[in-house]
Amino acid sequence: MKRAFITGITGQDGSYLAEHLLDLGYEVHGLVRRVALEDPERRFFRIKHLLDRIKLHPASLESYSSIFHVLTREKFDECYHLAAQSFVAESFNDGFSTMNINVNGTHHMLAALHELQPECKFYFAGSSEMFGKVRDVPQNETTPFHPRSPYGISKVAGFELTRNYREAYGMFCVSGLLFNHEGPRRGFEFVTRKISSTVARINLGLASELRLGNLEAKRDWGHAADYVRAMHLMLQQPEADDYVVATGETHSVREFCELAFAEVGLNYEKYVKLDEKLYRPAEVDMLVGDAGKARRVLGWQPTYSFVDLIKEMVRKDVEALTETPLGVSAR
Ligand code: NAP
Ligand code: F7E
Repeated sequence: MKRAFITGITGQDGSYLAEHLLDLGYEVHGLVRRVALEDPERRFFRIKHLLDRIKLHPASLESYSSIFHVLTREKFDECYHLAAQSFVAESFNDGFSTMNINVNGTHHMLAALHELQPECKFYFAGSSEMFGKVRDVPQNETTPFHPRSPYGISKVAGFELTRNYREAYGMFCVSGLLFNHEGPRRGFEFVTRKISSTVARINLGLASELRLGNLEAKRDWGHAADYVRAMHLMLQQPEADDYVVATGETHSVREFCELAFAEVGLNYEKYVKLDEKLYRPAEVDMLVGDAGKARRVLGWQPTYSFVDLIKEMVRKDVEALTETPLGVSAR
């Protein structure tokens, strides 16, 4: 039985990846912060249904010795390093802790694996935010990076660290250059979930408006359940390499709003209010990925369309508030 270690197992992707690997017959372990163990009801809400099938190890990404300690006790075949400060807007507020967690955390993981388990395959959660002010359309594995936030810069550094451990020590280290991926487990601060959850509240009369920043920003939005399959496939290849994972379609925040409100029969223009405070100091205006290499080499393709994604997110948020399937008595 293969053994996998997931950092960030309590996050959106970590929870879908843990499910996927369990389905494939893996023994799944996760790194969690010690504070999370003290408040499992709240901190483990995405993996509650998996808790009796996975093993959790308290450690801190900021502490090399805590990671070293876990890796001296358990041996793994694959390590998926997903833990990060992942909210771009927050990286403008506190760039220092974003850098510390995302860059040093990645370096600690790579250095400890190099020291203790150099045969363990390593996945780094790279991001389309690394392309930032895009130089090519669509973006692929050869597009130069031009990050536009401390978060994007931290991911470029993590990518370069990952590549350097591959080249310097011959370790099997790969980066996925994943474009935005969402779903009903997405954190509430990200725009898609902010929209779907507020649509559900407005639909039930629990809110009257949705305050947003830049409605014209365009993203290539896929579903997280599809994207974690690509992470696993990358570690099953004969050679370590980096891959773009994307749908190849781009849509604006405005379009997302329009479809999400329409899902409950409302016109977004009546509810969406622009709030200058939600604009970012530097924006990534447009992202669209070319996942041709992932399709060709990994045999990966997404199963969710943009519309399927929005429908699922809105439906789940409405159901969570009403416990009633959408269409029965949502309003
Ligand atoms: P997420 O939901 O925000 O999850 C982040 C995870 O990191 C959580 O499990 C969190 O633990 C953990 N974490 C944060 N700081 C930590 C620390 N100091 N020590 C230990 N754990 C810490 O993010 P996601 O959407 O699943 O994304 C997973 C990874 O993919 C991230 O690296 C993200 O940057 C990257 N990525 C995401 C996307 C996307 O569209 N979702 C696209 C490209 C790349 P707690 O639960 O304890 O906070
Ligand atoms: O913003 C605009 C905002 O925060 C998307 C992370 O998973 O994907 C994610 O980063 C767009 C931006 O995601 C609001 O300005 C407008 O243009 O949902 P987001 P993100 O910044 O694209 C990448 C690939 C990652 O790697 C990251 O970890 O939406 N926007 N109004 C807003 N965004 C938010 N959050 N809130 C608003 O009110």
